Amino acid sequence: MCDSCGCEPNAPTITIYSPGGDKHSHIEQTHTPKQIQVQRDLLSGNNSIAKRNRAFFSDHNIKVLNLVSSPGSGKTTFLTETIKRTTQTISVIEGDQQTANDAKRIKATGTKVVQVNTGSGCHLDAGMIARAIKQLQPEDNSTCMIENVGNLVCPALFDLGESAKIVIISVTEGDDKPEKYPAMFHAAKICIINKMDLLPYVNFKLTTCKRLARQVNPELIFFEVSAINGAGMTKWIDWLEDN
Ligand SMILES: Nc1nc2c(ncn2[C@@H]2O[C@H](COP(=O)(O)OP(=O)(O)OP(=O)(O)O)[C@@H](O)[C@H]2O)c(=O)[nH]1
Ligand SMILES: [Mg+2]
Repeated sequence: MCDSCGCEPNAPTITIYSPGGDKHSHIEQTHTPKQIQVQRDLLSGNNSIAKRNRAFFSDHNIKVLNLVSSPGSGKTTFLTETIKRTTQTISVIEGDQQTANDAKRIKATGTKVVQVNTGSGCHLDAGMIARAIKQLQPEDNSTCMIENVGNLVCPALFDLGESAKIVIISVTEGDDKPEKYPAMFHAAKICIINKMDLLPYVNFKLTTCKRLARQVNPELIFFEVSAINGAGMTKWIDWLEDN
């Protein structure tokens, strides 16, 4: 995925295991590890547009929250339930590779929405947001929610000019995700643990998930919710309206 979009900005470590020595030896004992470091800085262009986006949002007093998660963790459901419960004026930028399915779900709530389709791209970038904002025209003193492409890796790396990233993890994904995908949990200010209604049926320990997430980001603020049955949503809405 990242090979095609080129979104790995830091120094990926590629370990090549090449067979060597006695060809009759067991292959795992004869591998020679080599490490190749590749340095890239593909983010400087993105960051300068993100800076302009942030200045625009600040000038118009628009709070911008960037929802990031794996596919299917419940971003759109969480958004529609948030929109139904809050008194804030909300507008939405939807990001997906294909379809306007999520934009239609947001539109059904009566909320202003723009869909961005990234094609083969696995994340939104600051330029996409700048163009989407021109169409969306969010009101001054409002909140704009961005639903990023479902992907727990690349969206962590791209500053969109947002006020904060919100990572959503659902209990069906496994409690080790903060350890396996630390960049996302490091970049986020808020962590929503969703699908709490399914907790009794899955092998997911809340304490483990939170401990691993706090190891990469001690400041992370958690909300445990079920976007489907509304449990925990009041606490989240209180935070949204107070911050
Ligand atoms: N049981 C349960 N199901 C949920 C909850 N939240 C979302 N779902 C279901 O999970 C599935 C995916 O939800 P979406 O809101 O489409 O997830 P998403 O993160 O927006 O998905 P993508 O945009 O494709 O990445 C749907 O079938 C939802 O009904 C929840 O709190 N509990
Ligand atoms: Mg969605």
